[in-house]
Amino acid sequence: MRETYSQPLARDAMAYVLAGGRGSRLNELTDNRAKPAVYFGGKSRIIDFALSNAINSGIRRIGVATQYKAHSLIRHMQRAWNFMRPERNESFDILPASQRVSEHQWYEGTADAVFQNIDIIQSYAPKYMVILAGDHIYKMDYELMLRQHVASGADVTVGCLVVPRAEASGFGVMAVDTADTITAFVEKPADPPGIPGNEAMALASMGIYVFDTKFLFDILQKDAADTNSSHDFGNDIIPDIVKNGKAVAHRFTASCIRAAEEIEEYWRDVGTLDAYFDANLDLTDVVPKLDMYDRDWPIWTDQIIAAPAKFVHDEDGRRGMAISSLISQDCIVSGAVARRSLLFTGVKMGSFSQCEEAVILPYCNIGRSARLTRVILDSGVRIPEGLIVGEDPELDAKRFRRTQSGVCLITKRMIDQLG
Ligand code: ADQ
Ligand code: ADP
Repeated sequence: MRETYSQPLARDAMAYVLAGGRGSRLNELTDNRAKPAVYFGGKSRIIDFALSNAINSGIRRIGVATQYKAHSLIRHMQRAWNFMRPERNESFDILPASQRVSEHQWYEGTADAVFQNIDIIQSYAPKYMVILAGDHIYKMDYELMLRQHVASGADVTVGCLVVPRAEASGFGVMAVDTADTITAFVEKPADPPGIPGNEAMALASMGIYVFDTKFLFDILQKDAADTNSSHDFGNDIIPDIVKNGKAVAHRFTASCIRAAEEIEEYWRDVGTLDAYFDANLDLTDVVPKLDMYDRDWPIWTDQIIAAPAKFVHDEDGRRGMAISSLISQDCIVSGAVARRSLLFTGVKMGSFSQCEEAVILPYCNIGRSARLTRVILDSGVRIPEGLIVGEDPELDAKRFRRTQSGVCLITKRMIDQLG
């Protein structure tokens, strides 16, 4: 579908990013920050993907609803996302749950997180609302979703993915007719229905939606008055529209970004430590499925003023080196070796230390002779001299958060408790 529009529909749209969830399956990684604020890919945070998609799609009005432990997230957005120009009708609003509707009420659900800010949204008068989740890793051109929405005359257009049926019970799962009109929608079904003719797979909601603003406001007002509602898009709003209105599925294909190239569809939830670890480690592949070097679709993030990464021989002449690794600015690898690892900003590796399959968040310090294999280090962790992780599963499980696949998450508190 490539109709010609006098100007992109994105210019009449506002992106509204839901970024209030904790992401509790990331365990201690989200003890002090919301999931959208978790670091990903060597220098970004998870929310940068949805925000970059919005900007790269041509959307220039953005609101972000925050709730759970939002300090790190808000500070990041203030630093990285403060380039909008109000004089060009651009805007970037951070919207913490602030008891605006009633002093007893935080955001009750995702729909309520929009409802409580209707007046702020109205002040920008967008024609379309693109509701996004702030916790997924993918690249997507929302302009294509907007075009389908307008062409089909839907009340809501729901972004969807084909996922293995066995993994679909964490999603909203839908059935569609031949025109992709949604005929049934069940939120997180225990036994998800398969796709007719392809029963091993299911059509899952990405939790992203396009609405005409007026329609959205009307349905949110109605939902707010409904005492039986949990005020959630997946539980309440979408099933209601499927039953009483017209909901259409928009199929996500990564090839929409560069139509000429065959790019495998890439979308990750990174909701568990294993999924988070794997998705980060995938970036060390020679040709990763997620292209972070794509100049046509950059992932915008905070640019701190810092020195370049440095690799030095130590005083004994041992080489500092990194193999199949992503090394960010302000890192110093001194007489140490990093293999298949990601070193975020400001990581220092001391002499004789080694990292293999390590995701090392900003400003960590690896002491001399430490040996770390299959680890995630939370930001600011100082690994003591000679610590070995990844070679004694029982000891690791006692000291750190060890996952089923043997990945250890290490936080500052866990290091303090080593004594
Ligand atoms: P879930 O994955 O369960 O289902 P949910 O917990 O509703 O998602 O969170 C959606 C987004 O809203 C996340 O980005 C989260 O951070 C944010 N959020 C959650 N509570 C919030 C609050 N009170 N205030 C502000 N933001 C909040 C949804 C859909 C499913 C779909 C999956 C896809 O309901 O149908 O399949 O997303 O991941
Ligand atoms: P988050 O990692 O979620 O942003 P913090 O702000 O606590 O949370 O940052 C984590 C660690 O990084 C802290 O230990 C902090 O001291 C350290 N840190 C942050 N910025 C710098 C900096 N510019 N130089 C050195 N250390 C820093």
